[in-house]
Amino acid sequence: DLTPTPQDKFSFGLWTVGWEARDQFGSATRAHLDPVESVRQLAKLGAAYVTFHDNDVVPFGSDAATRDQILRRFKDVLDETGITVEMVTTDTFAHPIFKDGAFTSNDRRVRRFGLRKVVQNVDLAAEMGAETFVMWGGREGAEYDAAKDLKAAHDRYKEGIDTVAGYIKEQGYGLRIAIEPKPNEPRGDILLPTVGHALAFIAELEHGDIVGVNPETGHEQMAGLNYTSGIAQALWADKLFHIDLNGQRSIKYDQDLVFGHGDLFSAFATVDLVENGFPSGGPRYDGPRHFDYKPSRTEDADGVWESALANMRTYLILRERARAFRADPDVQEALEAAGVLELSRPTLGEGETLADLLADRSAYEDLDVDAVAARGFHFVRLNQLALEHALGAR
Ligand code: 3MF
Ligand code: MG
Ligand code: MG
Ligand code: MG
Repeated sequence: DLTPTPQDKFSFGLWTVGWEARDQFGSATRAHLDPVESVRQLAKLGAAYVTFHDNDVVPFGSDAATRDQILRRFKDVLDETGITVEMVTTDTFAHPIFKDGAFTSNDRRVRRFGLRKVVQNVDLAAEMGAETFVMWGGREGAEYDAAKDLKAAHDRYKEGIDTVAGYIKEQGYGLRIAIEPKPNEPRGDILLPTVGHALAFIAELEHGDIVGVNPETGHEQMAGLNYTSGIAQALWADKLFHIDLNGQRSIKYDQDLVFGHGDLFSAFATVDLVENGFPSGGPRYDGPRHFDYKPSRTEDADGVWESALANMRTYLILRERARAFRADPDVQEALEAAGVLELSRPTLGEGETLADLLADRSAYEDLDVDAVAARGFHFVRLNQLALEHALGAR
């Protein structure tokens, strides 16, 4: 069934449907959308959750009374619709004060202000019952190599994230931080540009146990990387805390297309991994299927909701196809022939030591390397089966 329901765990950022389509070269093409209205529409379409930046709901600089009033009205629509907030994130990029970053700005006053803004938002995230606190350091970076002491920048980034993570623990909040990598845009180069960079950074943190990643499809693809591989490594490291699904057509600006409207076959692989896990089992992603897309600038108000629904329908179609792929006996046989299942077998035998391997002449001296090298893996056949399932041709 291709009708989304809350059991499907679909989630949308309020900044996605709420994008007024202002870009580098042109003004807004759509009117402001009240977040309360967005929640109602998303509930009607079958989403389960919404997510937001502090300033998607409460305008930057609002006084305490205004903030309270806006949040009360927002909580009312959550109660009314049954939509819940699974993730909250902080806008540390829009205001000019953040033009050189927040946690890594060269200006210490900005860093202190940024930390205060984030910590206030951690309180809001906890109050909203969110599980994940995303941190996309969109302005943490530079255009010029001489502009940033990169050793100090990583020190300050670590200081900032450890301070926030320490606060979360101290307050006993049930929140985990998810760092969102992106290679560039709006900065020429952004710190923690890919999933791999972020994982290496997290390993250096003091409170890294509650810090993971929020990989976005398009962000990895902007760097020419394979999104599914990125989330796979994050899963393997038990660090896939959240995902941002969308579409991107090769290495260019961040397109934020509807999920599947970029590299569709890669989207199939993503859904296959998320829904079916690794062929050998192991860690699974069980969190929200969160879309971080933008309704194209050419869309009117109706087009916003058509595009929101398109994300969910595409996901559900691919889910169906991916299930059929795994259930197909021909696929199981092709996986076998390709050695995919053989890879789960440890290279050393049970109890076997390196010394045993070194003494095993059949592994080396007597191995018929030409015969072993002659093996065909039939990956193409396997891939064709995947493609035929993705297209619904089997
Ligand atoms: C930018 C993004 C961000 C992040 C958000 C945190 C504005 O390319 O992807 O969206 O997703 O800040 O979730
Ligand atoms: Mg993006
Ligand atoms: Mg984005
Ligand atoms: Mg994102």
